[in-house]
Amino acid sequence: MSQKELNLGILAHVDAGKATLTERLLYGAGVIGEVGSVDAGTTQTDSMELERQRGITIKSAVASFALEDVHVNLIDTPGHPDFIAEVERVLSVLDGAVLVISAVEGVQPQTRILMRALQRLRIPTLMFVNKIDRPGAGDERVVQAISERLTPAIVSMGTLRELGTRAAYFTLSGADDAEFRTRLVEVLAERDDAILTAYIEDEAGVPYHRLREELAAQTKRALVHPVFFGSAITGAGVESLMADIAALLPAAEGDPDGPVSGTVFKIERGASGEKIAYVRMFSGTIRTRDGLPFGNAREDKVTAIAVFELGSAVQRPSVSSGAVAKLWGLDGIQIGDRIGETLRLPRAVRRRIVPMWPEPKAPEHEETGTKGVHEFPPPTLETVVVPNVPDDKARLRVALAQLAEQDPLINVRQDDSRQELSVSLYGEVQKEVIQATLATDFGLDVTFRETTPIYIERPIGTGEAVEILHAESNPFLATVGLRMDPAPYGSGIDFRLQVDPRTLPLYLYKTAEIFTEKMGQYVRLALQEGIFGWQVTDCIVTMTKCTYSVPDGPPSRRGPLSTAADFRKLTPIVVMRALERAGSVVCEPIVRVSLEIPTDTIGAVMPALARFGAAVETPSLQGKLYTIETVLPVARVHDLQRQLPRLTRGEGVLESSFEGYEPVSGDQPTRRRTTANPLNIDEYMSTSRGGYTPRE
Ligand SMILES: Nc1nc2c(ncn2[C@@H]2O[C@H](COP(=O)(O)OP(=O)(O)OP(=O)(O)O)[C@@H](O)[C@H]2O)c(=O)[nH]1
Ligand SMILES: [Mg+2]
Repeated sequence: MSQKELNLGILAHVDAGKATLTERLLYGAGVIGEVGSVDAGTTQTDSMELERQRGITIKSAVASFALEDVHVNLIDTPGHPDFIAEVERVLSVLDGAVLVISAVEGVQPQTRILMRALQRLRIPTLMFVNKIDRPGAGDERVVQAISERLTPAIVSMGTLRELGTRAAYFTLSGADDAEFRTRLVEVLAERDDAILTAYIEDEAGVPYHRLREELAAQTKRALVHPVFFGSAITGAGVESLMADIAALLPAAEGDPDGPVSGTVFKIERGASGEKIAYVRMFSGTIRTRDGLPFGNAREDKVTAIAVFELGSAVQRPSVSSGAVAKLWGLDGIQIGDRIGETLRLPRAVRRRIVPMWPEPKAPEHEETGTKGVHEFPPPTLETVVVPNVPDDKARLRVALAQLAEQDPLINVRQDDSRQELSVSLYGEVQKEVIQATLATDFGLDVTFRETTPIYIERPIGTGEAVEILHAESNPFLATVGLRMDPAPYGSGIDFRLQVDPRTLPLYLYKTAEIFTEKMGQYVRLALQEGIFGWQVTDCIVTMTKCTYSVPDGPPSRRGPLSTAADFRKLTPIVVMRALERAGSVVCEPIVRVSLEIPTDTIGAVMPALARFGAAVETPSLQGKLYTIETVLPVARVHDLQRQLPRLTRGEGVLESSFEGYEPVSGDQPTRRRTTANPLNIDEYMSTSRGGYTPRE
């Protein structure tokens, strides 16, 4: 029998109190003897030097404690939107979450974004309204905001006294609180007919234990979200929360004897530069010296294992299903990789048997793990990184590659002609963190050029192209015909096969399914840089023609046997021609901005917004503050951010969240390509990506 494990994420808008609450939970469970403070830089989970200096969380961190018979791995996450990718990576390994909301600030932009992701993934979530000790803390007001802006499926779990003072406290309601019982019935009956019927028959007739059971059942299915109140600073309400974490969230038991299956959600480097992978186990047991398959059929030997036991990680000879562990020795492993024995099986078999044991919650593409499937929008900014000492260029490349291992979304790009390195970014704070990390961990001084938006390209019409086997223009031994159609916003790239299955080179790809998967990959790779050099998206690419050549085939198909390289190298040429015919438009990232400004500064702020071309929704008045909402191109948000202190005496607060992409007005911005353009055949053929490989 394995122990019951609960992998619990703590999520919130920046500064809501996640790290402080984590301290409280560890203290309450007896793991630490003293509550650390974010402000003094003494918490368990904000352990990086930079986190302590800045008082914000940058990386997710694991700490564990025991609650009754449940072993909890608590994963503290960063709240700053620049580090949303850290949260993303954690989501797929959670059994449950606590969403922290500040009682003073209430529901904030990031709270909404996080709650939406938690709901999409059906992660059971409790809410903790923190900071009830602070003046200005609300109760009813916050509950109402949660119900209006996050979800109406909530139950307030108790009552508050002395709100807004150091003496504020929270008591859980129970069977004797008639009002609480009515609240429970109302919410639970919406999703349970038995309760509804019993309630209609006799209002007082539903026994309280039945309500508690149903509350647990619906919470575990992420249908209902209990709301707790408290203060991570004074400790108020934390005990109530802890009692119900064990009672209302689903701990996983898993099967330690089943086949090994897990997901990697974090990578870090140890003191001597060795790679450490954080894995959440869904099934089976890993022991040191086991050979472990991961990702796309690689395999390395596990040299050491550490599991989280009461606080930090301790070395152990093995780790079993349900737990989170640090693994050493897996040199080729990447974030998002699946690990497990099943990866050794043929793909067709794997497909059939994988659903038999608990799967990570995020939808997955077998080939790429959880990479490529994103809950949150991608970074919208990029910048060129220049070493201050020119000779450091090679070292910088190595350092950035290592940072990209821990955060693949920084997406290091190298422009071969100018020898420039650029990274993708969510924002200025992330940029500063990268700069500081390069300085302290790698001894590299760097300068960033101006941050610019990352545009995307969308096809605007339908375009078709074909290259026929043996045609003069076709340097490869294959026929590939492709049609490019626009698809709805946000739908990504969809690849479809519309050819007679008998024309497929199945001696190369085994099944039509594998062929489709591989062709889809070639197409996606080619579309990373479109006509204007930006990632192409929101399209359907359909394969309409396919032929290969065989030595004893009919004259039209006779020739050396086609290889996979023929299909791989020909596809980009056809895709790009189809795109060129479809036509594409460059779109820019648009951001929803929420401004909070003192009422008397509105006369300065509104004209400034007008200058940016921002359409402003009617400002709403809250006490002495105006809240203004508007949408702006991401490039403008920076300018606004810079002007805001001057316009508002330094009192204005700007918060932004990604809204979508819109076609740019005016000139189409172009990006220098990092690879040869297949539309320029000579150039393309001179590179290894397109170059003709002589066959024996
Ligand atoms: N008064 C009061 N202050 C709190 C409470 N909880 C946290 N704080 C303060 O709020 C600030 C942010 O707390 P953190 O615990 O770092 O918040 P966080 O959510 O981890 O922040 P990020 O990880 O950077 O998003 C710190 O100054 C804390 O001391 C609380 O219950 N009451
Ligand atoms: Mg934190």
